Order: sequence, then structure tokens, then C-alpha cells
Amino acid sequence: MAEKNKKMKKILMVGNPNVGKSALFNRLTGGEAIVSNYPGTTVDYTKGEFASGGVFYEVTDVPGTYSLEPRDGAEEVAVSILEKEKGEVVMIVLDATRVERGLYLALEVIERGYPAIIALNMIDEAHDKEISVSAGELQRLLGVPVVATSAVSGEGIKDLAMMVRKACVTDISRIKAALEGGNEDPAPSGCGGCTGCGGC
Ligand SMILES: Nc1nc2c(ncn2[C@@H]2O[C@H](COP(=O)(O)OP(=O)(O)OP(=O)(O)O)[C@@H](O)[C@H]2O)c(=O)[nH]1
Ligand SMILES: [Mg+2]
Repeated sequence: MAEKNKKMKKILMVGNPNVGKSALFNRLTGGEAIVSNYPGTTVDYTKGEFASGGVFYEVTDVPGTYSLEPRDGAEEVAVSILEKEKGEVVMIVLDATRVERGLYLALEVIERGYPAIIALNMIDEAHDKEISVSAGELQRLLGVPVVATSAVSGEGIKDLAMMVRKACVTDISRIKAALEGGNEDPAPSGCGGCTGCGGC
């Protein structure tokens, strides 16, 4: 764990169940973690720390959820953690073999104005299955940094840790226009200086 009293930036790691959040969390933090029971529930969540580029981060492995409209106890905890930590950086974890499934949650998080970064995890499996998925294209479309990762091989983990500082807020209406086939590139607002999202 990092030294006590060190000023740490918070990261909330969210995503659908089974996309590799905990595996990524372990890669980022080295596995050192504190497991807590969320008050008033039987749901556990985990916190850990890591440092990158001279910045210390506290990362929370938020229980998996399909949306921000909770349908069970674990999803309720996920939404409560996000609401409590409004404004903190959200690391959205997507499964690269089924990106469309996670996009709904990603757009909800972006729409609520969290500075966001996306880990396009399970990229190894996407390659094995010859699924064509492009971190660059997703980044262009969504206007937040997107880093391809494999929590199994370790691919992209260092880049992900370095790119957290570039997490940014984007304008959902521009993303919607782009998704609907318009040519408008998303223009991030309140951006943290992302070099890859075409407008920071
Ligand atoms: N091939 C591959 N497998 C992965 C990767 N990341 C995680 N996995 C595997 O995917 C499964 C789910 O990983 P978890 O880290 O438990 O997923 P999670 O998102 O934390 O799941 P919940 O906590 O249930 O929401 C495990 O069997 C992992 O070993 C990856 O990048 N590549
Ligand atoms: Mg997990």
C-alpha cells in the first residue's frame, strides 16, 4: 500500500459482470487489496492502490452491473458507489469479444458526466477468435481514451495505468450523432488532456 496521508486520485472500475474487472484490478494493484462489505448489504467490494507517472491512485473494483438502473443487490451497490463518488474517474471495462454488450453502460457513465477511460479487455481472446475490434476507432467514436488490454497476458496494463490521467468528459449528444451515422467527432469538454480523442 502507498504511504499514509499521500494524496490519492480515485478510480472506480466498472463494467458488466465477467469482463475481467477483478483480473485487471489485480494487475494494476499487484493484488494487494482491502475487501469490505458494503454497509447494509451482503455485497463485497475491493479497494487497492497503484502508482503511475508519479501519481498515486486508489482504485475500487465495483461489483459488475449491466446498467445504472439496478436490478439486484450487487447492481444497487455498484450504482451507490458511483453516486457517492460523483466526479471521480471511472474506468469502464469492456469485453473486446462483445463490445456492444458493454456499450450501454459505458454510454450511461459518460452521459452522467464522469471523466472516463475505457479498458478494452480480453483483447487476446478477441484476437484468438478473429474478432475485429479497434481501440482507436472506439476512442474516436466515444471521445475518451481507449486502451486494449489483456489481464491474462499483461498486454496494455502499463499503458492503461499511464492513460488514466487522460480520462475525460465527453458530450453524449455528439457521440449519439456519431453512432447514428453523422460525421461529427465527439468533442470532449472538461477534458484532462487526452492526446488521442481528437479534440482535447
Ligand atoms: N482471455 C482472457 N481472460 C480474461 C481476461 N481478463 C479476465 N479474464 C478471465 O475472465 C474471467 C472473469 O474475470 P473476472 O476478473 O473475475 O471478471 P469480473 O469482471 O471481475 O467479474 P465479476 O466480478 O463477476 O463482475 C476469469 O476467468 C478471468 O481469468 C483477459 O484479458 N483475457
Ligand atoms: Mg470481479
